[in-house]
Amino acid sequence: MRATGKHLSKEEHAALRTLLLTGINPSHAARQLGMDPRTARRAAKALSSAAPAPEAPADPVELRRLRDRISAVVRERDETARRAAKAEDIRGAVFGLVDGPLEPVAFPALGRGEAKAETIIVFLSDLHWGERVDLAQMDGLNSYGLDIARARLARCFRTIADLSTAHWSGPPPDRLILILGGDLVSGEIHAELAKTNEAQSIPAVRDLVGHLVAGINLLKSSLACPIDIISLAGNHGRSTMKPESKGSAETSYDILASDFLEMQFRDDARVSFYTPASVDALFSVYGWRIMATHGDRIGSRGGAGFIGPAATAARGFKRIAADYAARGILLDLVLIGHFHTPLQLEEGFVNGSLPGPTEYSRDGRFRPHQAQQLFLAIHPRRGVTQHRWIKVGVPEEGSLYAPPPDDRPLRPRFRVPAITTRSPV
Ligand SMILES: [Mn+2]
Repeated sequence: MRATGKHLSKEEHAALRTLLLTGINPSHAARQLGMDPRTARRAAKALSSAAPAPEAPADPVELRRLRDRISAVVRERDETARRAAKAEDIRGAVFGLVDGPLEPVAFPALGRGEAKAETIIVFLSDLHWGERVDLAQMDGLNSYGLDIARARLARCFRTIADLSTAHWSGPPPDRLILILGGDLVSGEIHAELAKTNEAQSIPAVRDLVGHLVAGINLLKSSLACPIDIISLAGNHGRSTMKPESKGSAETSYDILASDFLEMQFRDDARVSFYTPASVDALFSVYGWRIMATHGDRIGSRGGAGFIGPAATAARGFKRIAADYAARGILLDLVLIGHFHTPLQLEEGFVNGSLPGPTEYSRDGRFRPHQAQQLFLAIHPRRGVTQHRWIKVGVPEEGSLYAPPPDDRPLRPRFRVPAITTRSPV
């Protein structure tokens, strides 16, 4: 034990320091060196509060390794965040579930521009006046004869008047164009028709004209606008044995009917007639170029296959468009009848008929369509804004016109489970 009260020598100091740096308890260190434990504790305190010894310069290889490790971790974190966001997007898209309530959308009111008057076009065709269709031979589906034809035509004109007034909104119609689209009479073009028709062509024309006059007078009294009548020749109205290309309009009972009508309205400034010598009528409504023709001369016939008349009509429309394009006329709308099948295709419309399904259409297994006629509204800027099929039959004329019973059972052969995101109530 060294004497107390004496300062430590340089060597003693170094020994104490070395010992303390090994981490030994200061009291033990003091005992080993035989000095005052307070001195050792003081020295230990001074050592621990002293600034740490400067570190050795970092190893650049180790540094590189650590930096790489950090960037890998950051990359992994970013990728995880991206995947979480993507999962949220998919969930949002699939279920339409997004956090928070949906933003309500308000549609702005339409600008109050100046309302424009429109023109009505009625395509009245394939009336087959005088043809007879037997209810029993048609399995109760449909029937036709002069009385039914008269009643259906009356319903047709009443509906045109209704659609142009009571069911019309905006300014009253500018003009009504009534297209008499051919096949107004059944005709004797086949031996079968000649044998079964209720009326021959000439009495049929006479009877029909009386009813058309009544119809036009009804339109005149309901509407204030001018009425234009365009007449076309169909294949059933021909007075020649076979269809002829030359003089097809002037030899047609369809045109004869419209000539009678024209005589009737000769002194009426509100009703005007346009009867082309051609089988086509080309006219303009607000600059829209419209072509109407009966439909038997469209460069496409038969060969409908399982698609039915739609394929034949579509082919015919393309041929008509190409024909007129070659003449420098780009058509906006084509209207035809003839197929007794209400259709809307790219280029225009195919009209229905007044008789509805017949023994002939049944034999061809053409899909039965209700007797109907085409009503269109043309807007100066929008073109066709309304197309309506005026259905003119009633249940007494055949089961085709009866509504389906509302308790008709729906029994699918195979039940397919419904897919729903909600649990059944
Ligand atoms: Mn026809």
